[in-house]
Amino acid sequence: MVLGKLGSSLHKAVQKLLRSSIVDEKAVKELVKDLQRALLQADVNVHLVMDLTKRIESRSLKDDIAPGVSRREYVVKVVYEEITDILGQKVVPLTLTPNKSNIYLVVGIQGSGKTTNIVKLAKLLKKEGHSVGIVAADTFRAGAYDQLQQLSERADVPCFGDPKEKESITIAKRGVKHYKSKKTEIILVDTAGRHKEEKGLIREMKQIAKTVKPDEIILVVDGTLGQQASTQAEAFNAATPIGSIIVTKLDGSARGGGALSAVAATGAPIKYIGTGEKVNDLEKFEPKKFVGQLLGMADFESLLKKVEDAEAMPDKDLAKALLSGKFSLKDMMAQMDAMGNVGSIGKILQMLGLGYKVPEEMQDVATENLEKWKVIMKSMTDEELENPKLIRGSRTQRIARGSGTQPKDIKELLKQYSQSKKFIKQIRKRRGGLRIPGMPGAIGDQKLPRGSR
Ligand SMILES: Nc1nc2c(ncn2[C@@H]2O[C@H](COP(=O)(O)OP(=O)(O)OP(=O)(O)O)[C@@H](O)[C@H]2O)c(=O)[nH]1
Ligand SMILES: [Mg+2]
Repeated sequence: MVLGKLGSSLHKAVQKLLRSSIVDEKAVKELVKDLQRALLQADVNVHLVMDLTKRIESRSLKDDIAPGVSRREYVVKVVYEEITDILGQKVVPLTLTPNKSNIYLVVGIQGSGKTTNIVKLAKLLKKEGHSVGIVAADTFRAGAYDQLQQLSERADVPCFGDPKEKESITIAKRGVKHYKSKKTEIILVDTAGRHKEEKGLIREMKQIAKTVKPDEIILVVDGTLGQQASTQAEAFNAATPIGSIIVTKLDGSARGGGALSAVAATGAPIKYIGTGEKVNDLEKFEPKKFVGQLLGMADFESLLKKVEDAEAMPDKDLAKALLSGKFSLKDMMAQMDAMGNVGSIGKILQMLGLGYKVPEEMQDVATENLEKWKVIMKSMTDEELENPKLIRGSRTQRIARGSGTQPKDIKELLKQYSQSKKFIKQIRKRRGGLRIPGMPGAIGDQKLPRGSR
């Protein structure tokens, strides 16, 4: 499991919060302490941890939470967002220009995982449908050529090399020429990691780069270095713009979290992560997905979606009105407008996490008639919209004339309205009141009994 230890301690911290009966300042502080412990153990930089947890604490305790979302759920989302943030929000793809040979020079300190991960990357890109070739330009380490040859064979990717050639620059040049003549889309050049420190390696990298003229330099960094990994990323980035970073050995490394966050903090784009020794153990690095998996909650996606949907709801006041039982035609119209869609009531209730399904017939009728109803409602007075009971006899006639419809259309609209209202009432009754944070008379989230969510 990638970052298994960090994942399990983060998971535990979040579960503890989700299980606690009250989500108050004390519970949030405890969560923050657990998170700090977990992140520091994974070698995440202490300043980064302190900033991160300060933000989590202050955001978690902020009052204004979208209706229908519990503070518990909101806090989990904050934790997720903030951790994602320190790993870099964006997914940056490999620079790849179509209809030409793209040359990637792969560099990194001795033993960082260049050779293994080049083969993994080649396999991944081949799977994506590209033609790929590898150049074995490590003429330094005995056995380097054989290692790459064997690995490529297993992965079924071509490898260009010449064990008799002692000059890495010559090999690199010949290899690139070879693949260019075959119009190979992606050329990955493996280099020697003969240096244990950055300076010498950077000098050499610049030399090879001058001849090979890569489209992108890929730096391979050993994830077991923890936060020290950023020193390399910084040094390389300062010397030449690094197009991609692969952080390797994140499987089983206790310090991987530190490596990822520290490298991300330098602004260098982590595009792939190495997650094992086998040829399939390379993943595209997608911070959001990664943190989701790290937090390891089965229903995490749905929780996030719920909070995000509720936050995206255009009209919180409307939701409150709806839940408070005050639901006029005006509210219904505003809601239809806001959602631009129907079964808007169903959608709102879903967003509020009430989990009730609006009967299908009700939705169908609403969908079919939405536009017509909007026109009808425009012919109503404010008074009628607030109090639809007034609409009878001559008022019905007047509204029908004004909107170019039939009295039966108005009756249908009123029927839909009263059904919606009844439906909301039923739900309110069944739930024994609805929870709207910050609303007088509502059951506050903080006092919810255990297991009631
Ligand atoms: N567990 C684990 N091991 C890895 C990973 N990536 C590489 N390794 C191992 O790390 C060791 C070094 O990998 P190489 O690919 O040879 O590293 P290199 O950077 O090419 O090494 P030099 O060419 O000597 O500089 C090998 O034993 C690999 O199997 C990874 O993601 N996880
Ligand atoms: Mg190597």
